[in-house]
Amino acid sequence: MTIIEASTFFNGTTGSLTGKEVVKSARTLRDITGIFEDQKALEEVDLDQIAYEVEIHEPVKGAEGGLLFGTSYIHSGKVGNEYFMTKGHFHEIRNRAEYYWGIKGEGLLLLMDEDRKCWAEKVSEGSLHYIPRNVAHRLINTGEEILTVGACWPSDAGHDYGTIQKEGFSVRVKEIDGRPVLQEN
Ligand code: PAN
Ligand code: ZN
Repeated sequence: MTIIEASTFFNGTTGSLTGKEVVKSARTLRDITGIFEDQKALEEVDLDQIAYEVEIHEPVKGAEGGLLFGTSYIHSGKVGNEYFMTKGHFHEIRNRAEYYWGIKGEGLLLLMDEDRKCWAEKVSEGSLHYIPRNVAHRLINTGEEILTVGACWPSDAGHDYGTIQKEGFSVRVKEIDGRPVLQEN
């Protein structure tokens, strides 16, 4: 019998994942132009800047019964008065839940059920968020530093981006008088 060295590392302070089976990706504003309301404001920003990055520890692919573990880094910025945010999605297998937790920065987790009822939770260092089954989720950086958020979800959940692309969330988060405000979409 042998003792095996850990092959993947999670830095609890920065959220950083390194080592074996870690997959990194990034989305620029150009990749997500459709999610912003103010299309005119998009002409005034650098579309090649990164809106958010994701690191995922992916020991399994799509298999039922597995788990995935990730860190998302949403950059700080706005398009018009709408904050940088993730695309947002339902899980393809709708009944798959997920945990999020705040690591660094300030933001909101926007949630929407299948009746399009929306609510939002404040995300900050140490906050824990249970995303129930059948609930779409999007992270929004309302602060001035990078919003870093951990996540753990079933490996077979999948991402349904199409529904949000077509119908959006029923609520938008905008900065009004220097503060985040929820507005009906
Ligand atoms: C997260 C998200 C991540 C990026 O890992 O995938 O924050 O957001 P979008 O996938 O909406 O672009 C998660 O919820 N996984 O299920
Ligand atoms: Zn998810």
